[in-house]
Amino acid sequence: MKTVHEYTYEILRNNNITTIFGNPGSNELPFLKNFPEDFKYILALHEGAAVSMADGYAQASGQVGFVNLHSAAGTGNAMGAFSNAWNSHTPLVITSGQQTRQMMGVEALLTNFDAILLPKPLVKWSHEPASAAEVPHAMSRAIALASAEAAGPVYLSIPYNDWDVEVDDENQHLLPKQVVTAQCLSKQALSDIHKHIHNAKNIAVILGPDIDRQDAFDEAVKFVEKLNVPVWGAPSPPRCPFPNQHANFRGFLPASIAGISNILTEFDLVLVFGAPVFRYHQYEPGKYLAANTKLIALSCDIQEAARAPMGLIYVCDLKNSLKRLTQNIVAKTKKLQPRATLTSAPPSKDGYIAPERLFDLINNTAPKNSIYTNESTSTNSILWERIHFNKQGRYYFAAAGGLGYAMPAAVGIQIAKPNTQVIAIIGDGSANYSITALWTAAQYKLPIIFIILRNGNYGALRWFADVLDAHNVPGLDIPNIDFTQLAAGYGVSACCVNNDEAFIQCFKQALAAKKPTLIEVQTVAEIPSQDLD
Ligand code: TZD
Repeated sequence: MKTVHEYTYEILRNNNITTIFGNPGSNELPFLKNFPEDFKYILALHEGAAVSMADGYAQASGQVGFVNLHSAAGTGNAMGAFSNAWNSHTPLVITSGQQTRQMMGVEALLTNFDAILLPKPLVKWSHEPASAAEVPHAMSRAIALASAEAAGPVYLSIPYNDWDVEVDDENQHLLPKQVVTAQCLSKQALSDIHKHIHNAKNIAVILGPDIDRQDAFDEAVKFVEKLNVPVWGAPSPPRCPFPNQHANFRGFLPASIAGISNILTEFDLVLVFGAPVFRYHQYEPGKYLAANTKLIALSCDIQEAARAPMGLIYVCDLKNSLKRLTQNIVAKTKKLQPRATLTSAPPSKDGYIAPERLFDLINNTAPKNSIYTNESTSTNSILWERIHFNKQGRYYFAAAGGLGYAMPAAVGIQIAKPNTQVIAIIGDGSANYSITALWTAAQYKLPIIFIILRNGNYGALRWFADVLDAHNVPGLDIPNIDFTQLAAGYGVSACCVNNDEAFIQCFKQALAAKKPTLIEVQTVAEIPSQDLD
């Protein structure tokens, strides 16, 4: 008979899960003992970082991410990162070690009291097996639930005395077990959507992050090019669903009710693919849509579909559906209005590099296939204008706006994509939430380039204070943080730059390095135009 420990690792292996992100405590040691040689353990120094690393890894690899946290305290530390994974539909199995069953009743130290409640409502399923015999089944169930559409995080609390228990041989059935979820549009649904497209005079397409996550980026391009209509990204994008320099691309919708309906008012049909309808943020009341506008959406998520305030919404796979939809459409527009051309930002002067200039320099110097994580909140719209994303899987941002994502996510992404340059663009405020990711990057020799925009304040919140008419707010300045010294402390090479030449030199060195580099860039606060967290 095999033990729970043996079955669990076999189940993980059979599901292509051989990388474990975590931060251990005593409850977790019995799970980690005799760690199999074909598995990799990635140590994060904080649990929020561990979950964000697994999140980045899962998103970039398309595999389920696996995390092991320490009981209640570790889970609590990670909750901010759960919110991002929940919103980005990232398939994660998050486990935590529970006290031994013999002492849970007396709530011995490190008992995760009411463990199932703790991560709710930010997981699809939360469970503590009723006995050791149930653990392999619960693990298999967790993997299936995390990866089923709409994908998302699940949570398992496992008492530490379960691992050595021998269990029924019938668990063998769990090893080859697979759950396949396929949600195809029916022929009827396809023909209905085609009729709407055929009858519409003026169509807008809105694309969301699930296009990129479900690998439907190329299908979206083909659909838009064949129909030849303008396309926007859905508000507050955590991924890039369409080439942002494409002639049909019109930028991202603002995250307000009135802001969106003002833009869409001229269209009689709005087609939304792979986005909630819509993820609003700042309150600017108005009509959700003009009276003559019809909205049709394809979503992977019944929850998103159900809570949308309007629309004819189909819950289905995006790649397959877009491919089939593209077959029977013809161009709606002969010629679209050309996009305004963007001029290069002027060279830096006066001892700082403006974000516009910095992003031009990055875009001109970095390899074209670089993958970016972004957590420089006030400069989002400038970044979208100036850094080019042409292919699937090139851009990641915290989907719930929970800071502390982009540095550790870069670690997970670089592990998933060892041959592609990962560049993390981080604000000097955001950098503090998961700064420990630097240590993991250094220890595992991951050649990530962390670019810190040092503007000395929480720029995005200054903008939001104006939006909310909230004056004289304290706590928005963050002077005197030296990131080069923090980086040195975590074993990462660093430089501080305040002009173009110094940046380019340091950036080129970093691109050639086989280990991480942090570049602290002296910059200035920007007034963002839209779309913040
Ligand atoms: N805490 C967490 C976990 N997530 C958040 N989103 C915030 C606080 C609030 N917050 C924002 O939404 S943006 C921001 C904060 C503190 C400022 C980030 O400052 P930064 O970037 O220096 O990283 P900018 O470009 O100066 O805004």
